Amino acid sequence: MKTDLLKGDQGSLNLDPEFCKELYRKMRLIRRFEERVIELVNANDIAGVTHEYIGEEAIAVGVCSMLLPHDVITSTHRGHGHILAKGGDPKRMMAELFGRETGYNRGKGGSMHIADLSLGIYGANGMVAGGVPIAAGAAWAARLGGTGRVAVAFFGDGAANQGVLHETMNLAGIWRLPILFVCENNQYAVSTPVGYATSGDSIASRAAAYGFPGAAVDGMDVEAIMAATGCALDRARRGDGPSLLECQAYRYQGHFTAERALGLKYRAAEEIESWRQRDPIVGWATKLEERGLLGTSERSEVDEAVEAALNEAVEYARSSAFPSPEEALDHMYAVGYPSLPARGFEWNDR
Ligand SMILES: Cc1ncc(C[n+]2csc(CCOP(=O)(O)OP(=O)(O)O)c2C)c(N)n1
Ligand SMILES: [Mg+2]
Repeated sequence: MKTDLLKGDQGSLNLDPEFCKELYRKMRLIRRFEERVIELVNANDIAGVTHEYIGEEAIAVGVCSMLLPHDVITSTHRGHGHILAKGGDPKRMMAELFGRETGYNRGKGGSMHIADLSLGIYGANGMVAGGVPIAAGAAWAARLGGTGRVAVAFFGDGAANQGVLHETMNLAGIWRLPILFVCENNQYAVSTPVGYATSGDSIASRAAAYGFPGAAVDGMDVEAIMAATGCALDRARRGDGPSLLECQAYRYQGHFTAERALGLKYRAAEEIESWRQRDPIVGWATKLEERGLLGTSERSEVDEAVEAALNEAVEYARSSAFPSPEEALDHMYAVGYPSLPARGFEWNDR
């Protein structure tokens, strides 16, 4: 299997100023959304903990910028970035984190269950690698229905060692599903370094075993991610089947919001600093300015608009009601789908 199949041509990316501005806005929105969430968790406005995506923004935005609105993604426990990148509403997300009835799950699901089927977001997922087979199901449905849709499964380096990922890659390979597996290798699964837990040369090289191309790409470089994603999506839409993209990146914060309080010491300060020097947003914004694609005053306008949108989201969440206790058990189970087909039941009856 040739490994350069996903290299892509960055020169052929459509980087017009409006498009670049929108991508910058999305990356900035994710960064600031997560920073606000940390403040709100620490202030006990948001109960529990969340897993922040700070440092990995280029992956969600780079991949989702190449998708069409009807394409599908599945996300992870670290899902806010994917959801915002695919067009999720920050107000409904924030309301969900606040546990309010205006949230995506009426305030009963929280960070790890946010979904918006109308936007092709088939859910964040609290189970490591849990979203991957769901994406394969969507890809299979797309293929059977001839819809031309493509599915993307985001997952982490820890998830790369889960059995279900390998079962799904095998099926996707034999059925030539229109799916892109995106591994967000942020170097750690909680506190376990990727090298300690992962056998073989690289995660990307595992694709070869399943008969489709895999490539590693700089996960701090949004344009490299877009170029590689473009190749993978072309393959999928042509009917050539799956691809695996390993995006090498870093999370700047702890595994979850409470980590700082636990005082875990599994990363050296120098390591964190060296990745901070390659900040995906700052680095790209500087490049855009040099190329005359996004000036400093325009950038400030975008930053201000992002702050205004987030203030609005927090205000919306705060002023929304909690779900009523009488409805605590509503919407917990799907209705109308018997757990086992009853005698004489026809699936067509639905
Ligand atoms: C099946 C399963 N096993 C264990 C966990 C506990 N857990 C939550 S996140 C996580 C680490 C995941 O690491 P990775 O896939 O690299 O994602 P990252 O947190 O780095 O984004 C673990 C072990 C879980 N949620 N689900
Ligand atoms: Mg990880």
